[in-house]
Amino acid sequence: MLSSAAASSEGSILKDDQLEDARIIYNLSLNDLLFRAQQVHRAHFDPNAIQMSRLLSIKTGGCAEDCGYCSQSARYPTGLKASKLMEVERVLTQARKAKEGGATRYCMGAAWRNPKDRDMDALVAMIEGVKALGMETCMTLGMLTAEQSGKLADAGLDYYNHNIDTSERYYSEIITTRTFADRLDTLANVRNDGIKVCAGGILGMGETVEDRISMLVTLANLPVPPESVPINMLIPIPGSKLADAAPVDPIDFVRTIALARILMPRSHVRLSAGRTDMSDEMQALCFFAGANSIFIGDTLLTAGNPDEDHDAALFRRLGLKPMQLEQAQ
Ligand code: SAM
Ligand code: DTB
Ligand code: SF4
Repeated sequence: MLSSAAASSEGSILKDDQLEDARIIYNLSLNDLLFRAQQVHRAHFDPNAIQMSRLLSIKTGGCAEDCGYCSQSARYPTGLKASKLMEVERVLTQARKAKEGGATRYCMGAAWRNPKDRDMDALVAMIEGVKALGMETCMTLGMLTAEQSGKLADAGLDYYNHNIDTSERYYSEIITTRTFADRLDTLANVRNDGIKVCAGGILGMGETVEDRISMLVTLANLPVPPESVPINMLIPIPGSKLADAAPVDPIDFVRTIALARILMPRSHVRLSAGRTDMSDEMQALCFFAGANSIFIGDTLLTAGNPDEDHDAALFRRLGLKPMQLEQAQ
């Protein structure tokens, strides 16, 4: 089992043989890799059902952290206007619309290093209100203390999103205001409180293939693997540190999805940010490789996502259908 203590005090948290197994799988011929991923996928899921989540930025911009990819960090001239925490009623109005659009999970994101205790009552009311609409709830609010995580769990929060983003080795190249071990600590807090975990990362930040493999092996080796694994393709943000990062090779992206599916057979692997820059054919390959979740709606937190008509047409062309709530649990 891995722990943040192991991450910080004993060098790498990964065992060499796990990494080597993952490397061998990643480097199979693409046909063999996809065949294997599809077999794993079919053993655990309906291969044609895709879970659909909807995002809302409940507190945008002005963030104290220096994540090199993010439009919302106050450290970079990204031109984004900061705003305060949204009113609960406005959040619930948006959540109702998301439900009508077919979303089964509502994900509320805040541009914070961590929530302040004075925000907790509003967050609790948002969770209770969205649950009352019959949707699963997810929040992503930055680092949580054990006490804050307990309050969110008591309110009925289903999922907490907290990405490790990249490998332990590469983390400090992307973010310097917190550590990889800090991330693992928050993941442990939410897991201890019985909240389901959504944790993944970003491809296209200048990391190596080895970093991507290492990130997935870390996720797969958490004491309990995340129920949701978002794999984002970097959306380059003008003004951010990674504005000019080289794009990921689409086949490497598909290989990474397939490895995530094989290493975490029961997790929902989400084809997350960056779909507007992916062809329909690339997305089809990602679904074949085992991705079975997406964000719907034309905005993510601050950046664009395919419009709903385009996604509906893609689902028709591929014979995919939305996953019902009971299948998603
Ligand atoms: N502040 C919270 C945190 O960092 O945990 C929650 C919001 S943060 C925007 C959620 C995640 O979105 C990040 O961890 C990162 O993986 C992803 N993300 C942010 N900006 C992105 C971008 N430009 N391209 C792709 N993924 C991005
Ligand atoms: C995740 O892994 N991706 C989502 C969600 N978790 C919160 C966020 C993507 C953000 C893309 C950039 C933006 O919209 O600003
Ligand atoms: Fe802040 Fe989250 Fe963006 Fe980092 S990713 S700058 S913590 S909003």
